[in-house]
Amino acid sequence: MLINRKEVLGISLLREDAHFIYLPNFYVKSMIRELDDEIAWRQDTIKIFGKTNLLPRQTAYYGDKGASYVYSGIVNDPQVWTPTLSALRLSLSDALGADFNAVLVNRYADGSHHMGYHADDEAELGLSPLIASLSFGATRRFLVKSCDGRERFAQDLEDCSLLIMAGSFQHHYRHALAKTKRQVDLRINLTFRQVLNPKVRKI
Ligand SMILES: O=C(O)CCC(=O)C(=O)O
Ligand SMILES: [Mn+2]
Repeated sequence: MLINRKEVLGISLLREDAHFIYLPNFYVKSMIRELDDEIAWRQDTIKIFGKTNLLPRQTAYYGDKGASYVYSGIVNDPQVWTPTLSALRLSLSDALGADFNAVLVNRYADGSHHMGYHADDEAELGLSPLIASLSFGATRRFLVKSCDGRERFAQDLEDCSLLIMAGSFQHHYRHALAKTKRQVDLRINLTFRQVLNPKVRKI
């Protein structure tokens, strides 16, 4: 649909079977307005050392029925795909030849909103998850460090870009979305995932 197939640049492969591939200008048109209007945002709280804090960003989780996903103790039961999310999923599956049954969406309103170091290594995603991370809006800095502490690098994620993390990347590296003191506009990031063994969770 909106994919710019000519612009396949900036491919980087890390260690054997740990893939980090950055594709700028992957989409021809920013979908930030449509996404911001359609998505039902929420701001979760997390408990750190007994203290309850607001998560420093807003989130939402959409997916097929039963594709529930738990991270940082937060249970994400999927909402029904919106028209824009469905269209993005379809075009990504078509371009990458892979299926995605869920998407975690993050909304960074300003430079104070961020995400700490983590790996997307939850059991529900299987051993070698393919994560397709689409960014719309302000450019923000994505930080990567290897678990053994030997490698560190950063990649600016621009409007309309796609970042693919695949193979053993989540085993060897952790990633974060840095805070910034610069004045930055809204950014929306979508990480498309394939949740294995979808189950309807009993409440
Ligand atoms: O906003 C980003 O680019 C990072 C998102 C991310 O790492 C996640 O949703 O797990
Ligand atoms: Mn992540």
